[in-house]
Amino acid sequence: MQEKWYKEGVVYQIYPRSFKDSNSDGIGDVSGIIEKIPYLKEIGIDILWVSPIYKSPMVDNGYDISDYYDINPEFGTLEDVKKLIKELHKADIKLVMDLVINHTSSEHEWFKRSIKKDGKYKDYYHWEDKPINWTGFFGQKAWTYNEDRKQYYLHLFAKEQPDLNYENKYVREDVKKIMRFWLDLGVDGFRCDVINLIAKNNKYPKGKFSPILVGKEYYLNQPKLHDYLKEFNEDVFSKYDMFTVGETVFIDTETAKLLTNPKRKELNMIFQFDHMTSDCHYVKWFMKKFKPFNLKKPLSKWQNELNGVGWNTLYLENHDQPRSINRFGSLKYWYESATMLATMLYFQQGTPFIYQGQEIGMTNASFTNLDDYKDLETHNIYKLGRKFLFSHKRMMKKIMNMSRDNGRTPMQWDNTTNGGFSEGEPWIKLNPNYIDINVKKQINDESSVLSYYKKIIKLRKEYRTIIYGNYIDIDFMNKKIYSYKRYDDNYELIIICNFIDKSYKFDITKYKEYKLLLTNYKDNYDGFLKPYEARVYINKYK
Ligand code: TEU
Ligand code: CA
Repeated sequence: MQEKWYKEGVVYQIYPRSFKDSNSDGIGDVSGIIEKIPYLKEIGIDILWVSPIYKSPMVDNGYDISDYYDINPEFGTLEDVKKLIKELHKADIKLVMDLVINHTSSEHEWFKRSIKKDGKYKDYYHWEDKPINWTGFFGQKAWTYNEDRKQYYLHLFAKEQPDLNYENKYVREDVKKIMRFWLDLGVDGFRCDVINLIAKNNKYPKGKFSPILVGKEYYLNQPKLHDYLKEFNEDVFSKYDMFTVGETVFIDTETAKLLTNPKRKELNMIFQFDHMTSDCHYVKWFMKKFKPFNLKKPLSKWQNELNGVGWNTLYLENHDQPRSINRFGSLKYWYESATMLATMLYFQQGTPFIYQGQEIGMTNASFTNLDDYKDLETHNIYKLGRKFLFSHKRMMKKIMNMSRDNGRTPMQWDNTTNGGFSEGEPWIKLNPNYIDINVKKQINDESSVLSYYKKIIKLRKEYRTIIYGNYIDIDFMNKKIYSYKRYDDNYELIIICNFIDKSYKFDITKYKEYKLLLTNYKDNYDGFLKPYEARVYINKYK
């Protein structure tokens, strides 16, 4: 297998409901994606990851799958997907599908048959006579009673998302069948949803007390996880030119090394979440003030730890996260902070992931009305908070900052009705700032966020040092500036990012022999870095 292409390529994530609606029903669809392939080509991406488009009752927007072999009608048909694969490949873009296999929808045939204890399906899920005290990711109890089977079943997410039982080898065989089906269709890889949850301690011991995720010691990163992944590799992955990126929640660098060390043949790369807690305690609903050092610390740690033994992904946004400018940058210095964050992130070692809209600097919609939020997690958390007597105002503040819907508003293509996303009524409101922030306005503007992203993508293709070079921090203890060096036998790159909204006295004369490769300001250095200024210097070794 070739490991070059997925290390050297840039990935773009599409949340299909909100990308482009081709038939005016207000919901983005596969034909909409096909329409926008020229745009993807224009920004220079190599790999496309599409969030789930399979048949689903849409309780969790497609992360609850009822048929893995078909497409949800609102997104199109299997024929449309075949066309998408063909058109993408023609444009030299690979396609990565979301593989949601920790759980199915409760509407999936397997679950229905499991309820009836029908043959081999009896133990496809986790069933117990008594409820266990575990809690899950949407602030919910993780075991729910089923009236028909008269037993409790496990669901680490919504009750409509029952967890599959991987100790059952028929489950694993069925999952491999799904993988082969999509790979045979021409798909180039999988983003494996919450993959480090698939193995459970099937004795279901009582979880120890914790404010969140009670029982996690029995469902996070269990030893059998590695066995299952090895089995998937041996039987499926190794037979195709494809790659896997695992979404791994609450994971440390040691486990990550086991998962991504190529010699062990488990996953090719993972998403870790340490840097996503730089503005919250453990989980996002316990917000705290953002401190740049709390972002730098984990990012630097992951760079240092995985170098040479594993492989990082580089991301600040996805469909589960609020927009990065709101979290780590500044609306006042919108352009500067958007481009600084991109510089900080995408000059690191790892495969870059760009989430739709990030490349034009989309920001949180922060709807003030609870009804404007569509995400079930948002509504769950609201109810939970109110139960614990938090005021409406306090809960709305959390939601306006942290709701996943902040990242799920429609893509802002232009300044016409509905931002060019749809001619019908969109399933979720747009961010009203589409008038100012949109693709059309930025695409031909050399000084736009979008053009800056394009420059970074181009530079990554030009200098292997950015992809494979070593990483070393410069003045690590500086709480305002994030600066680091990337180097190999050919080049040395210096990245300097000002994380504050003020000028900061900073000596760059030591780099006067170097070439300035990229900056988000005009180059008129006066002894200070400007607010959110980013600079990249390069030096060629003789
Ligand atoms: O997310 C996994 C996950 O842990 C999320 O619950 C995350 O912690 C949360 O969204 C933060 O608010 C994946 C998918 O990306 C997410 O969209 C799904 O809802 C979830 O799995 C269940 O499939
Ligand atoms: Ca549509």
